[in-house]
Parts: sequence; C-alpha cells; structure tokens
Amino acid sequence: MEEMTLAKADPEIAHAVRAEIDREKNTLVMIASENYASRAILEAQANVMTNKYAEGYPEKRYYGGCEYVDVAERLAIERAKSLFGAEYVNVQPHSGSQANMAVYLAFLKPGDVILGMDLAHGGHLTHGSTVNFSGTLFQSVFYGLHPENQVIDYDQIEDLARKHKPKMIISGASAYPRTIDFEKIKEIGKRVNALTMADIAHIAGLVVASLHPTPVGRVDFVTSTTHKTLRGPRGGLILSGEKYGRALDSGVFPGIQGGPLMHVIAAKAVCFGEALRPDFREYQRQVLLNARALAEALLGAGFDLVSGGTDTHLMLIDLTERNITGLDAERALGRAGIAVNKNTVPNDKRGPRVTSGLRIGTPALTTRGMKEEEMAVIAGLIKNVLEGPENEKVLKDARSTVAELCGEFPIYEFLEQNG
Ligand code: DSN
Repeated sequence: MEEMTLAKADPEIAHAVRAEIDREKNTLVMIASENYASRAILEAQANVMTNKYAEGYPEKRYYGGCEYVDVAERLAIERAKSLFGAEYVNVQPHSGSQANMAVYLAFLKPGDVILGMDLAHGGHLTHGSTVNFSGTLFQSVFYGLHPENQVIDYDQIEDLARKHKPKMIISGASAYPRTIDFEKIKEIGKRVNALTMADIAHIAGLVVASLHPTPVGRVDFVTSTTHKTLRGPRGGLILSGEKYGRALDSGVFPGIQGGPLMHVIAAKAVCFGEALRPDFREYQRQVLLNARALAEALLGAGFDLVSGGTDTHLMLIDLTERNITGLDAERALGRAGIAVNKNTVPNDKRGPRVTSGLRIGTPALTTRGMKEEEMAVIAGLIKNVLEGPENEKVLKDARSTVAELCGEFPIYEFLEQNG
C-alpha cells in the first residue's frame, strides 16, 4: 500500500479540508449546536481504530483483536458514568438521532403514542415529527410553549398526557433558550404511568457543569450528543439506570447499528476526560455569561427574543416584526463572516426553509476565549447587518471587525489552511 499524504493522494479533498479549516478559523461560529473540539480530540478521532470491527460490547465482541478498542470503550463508559453520575452508559450511538432511536426500539412498539415538544416550538425531528421515523412509526402528540411567556407549558404536557396516555414523554429541545424542569416531567410521567426521556444534546455541557438541573436519576432515559456544548467528537450517548441497561445495549446493537465507530469512541473518552476537569466548568460558566451578555445587548438594540431572553447557551431572535426573513438574515450574516442558522419561532407564518427567526449560541466563541465585551461588539455587528443586509459598506465594515476578532482570539493555530 502506498503511503501518500492526503494532499498528494487526493488534492481535491485536501483542499476542501484546508478551506474548512480556514472557514472555521476566520468565521464567528454562532451556530448553537457547533463547537471546536480540542486538538487531543481531533487526534484521538483520526486514528487506526477506524479500521476495527467491534460489534458487541467490551469483552463480549463478535470479532477477535478487540483488546485495545476495549480499553477505549471501557474508559469512555467509566468517564461518562462519573461525569453524568449515571449507573448505565452506552457510548456507541453514532449520533443523537440514533441514541433516540435505540431507546424507542428498546421500549416502544410501532403505533405507541409518544408525547414530545413540537419542532416548530423548539423540539427535535426525532421527538415525533411526521417527517421523521419517530412520527411515522409512532403516534405523536406535541406540547409547546405557553403563548404568553413562551416558556414550556407544563400544564399542557400534563393535560395532553392524561388525554392521550403516551407510552413515553420526551423532553429536551434543539431551539429552546430556557431551563427545562425535568423534575416536573418525571412527576407527570409518574402520574400518567409513562416512561420519560430527556434529550440533553444541547445542554449536556451545562448539565455536567451543574449549571442546568440534571435529568439523570430523574427521568428513565437520557440521550445526548457529544459535540455541542460538551465539545467532543460528533456522536451520541445514552444514560439510564442499570435496570434498563440490557435492553438499551440490545437496542443500539444489534437493534439499530452494526460496528461501532471505535475511533469516535476513543475521542468520546478524551472528551469526557476533558469535561471532568475543573476548567471545563469555568468554560461552561463563561458560555452562560456570554449568552446573557449577548441577549441583553440584542434586547438593548431593539430585537425581540423568544421568551425575552435566555438561561442557556442559546437564544432565538424573533424577526417577525422586522423587514427581513430568517433565511435572508442568515445569508447576510454569512456574508459578514458570522455563521448562524435560520430557525422557526413559535407560530411562525413562514415555512422551515425561510422562517422568521435566527438561533444564536455562544459555545464556539467562548472556546476561542471571547467574553462579555466581545458579545457587545458582536451584537452591534448583528444589528448593523440585519438593518442593512444589502449595504456593501455595512458588510465590509462587519467583515473587517470579524477579521479583527478572529485574529485576536485565534483557534487551531496548529492546523494548516489553504495559502
Ligand atoms: N441539528 C441539531 C441542531 O443544530 O440543533 C440538532 O440535531
């Protein structure tokens, strides 16, 4: 086998990778679900464990030669147990969607009723959306935000649960800026005899830093991704009490997956190790301080925020009363070097491809070392761009401030970009 570098073997892909490095270094990444994994995590993921088949679980594999990947998976499991305070952990789901799917496969039957948060109010596709497997295999019923305060309406959850008798109540969200009361979800589940699941993909980093109440030990199942606030490699995770462990293991493999991605599991172990360190809590604390500072500055600049602010790493700008759609806002900010995503807001009159909102988060900027002062500057840039999305001078000035900020708070200095 020839041992060429990527640059020699496949210049087109090498160029695309270097261009992505360039983009990540020189953009203000404010997509709430994105972050910068550490060098150690990138290295752990880019290794020969990608070659290894390891269907099964440590010491119970269907292949020989698993002794070293077993080390990685055992470390990932033990560290995640300690990090989240969980009795049972499965680190094999390839993604958050597959973590959710494995829980459903293990505990639901086709046609069962599930109660989840409406996608249009901030929920996730896998929480019962009709365009997702969860909405085609199961009968989904949705709760949402209270029309007045735009906070989750727990009374509505209980009313719907009593009326529809769901087999499972799903909490957690992709675009919800407020604290979620998992204790209330647990209590409602108990009263209506439903299983309860919390998908903490977005807030996992805040949860392990004790900056958001944990659902672990409260609801029956907790699922997560590892790459958002947790700042690890792209992947999924399931946590629960020991009593559900055997069924969940089977739900993941052989239920929905074959060979686990052992290089990713190695990187998850590194991520959990990083998150166990005290500086990770400090990082999460700053993520929250930055989100609050950004929200205050945006409110001060006259923007409407869903629910009037944030308790977490993200916020939603409601553009309904403004002369710009979410799509155009995302594009204009993109041209200025600020990456965000359009997002529906409650009772959005526009569809998901256009939307009347923007979702903005602080995890990636905080990883670069930015603080409240920079958030105020960035809020000013957002205001200028959204008020003059076609104004080339505004966009040029914004790009220049973005370049200054990226220069002052560098990231991935060890990585080579296109020249
Ligand atoms: N697509 C993810 C997000 O951006 O929140 C959720 O799966």
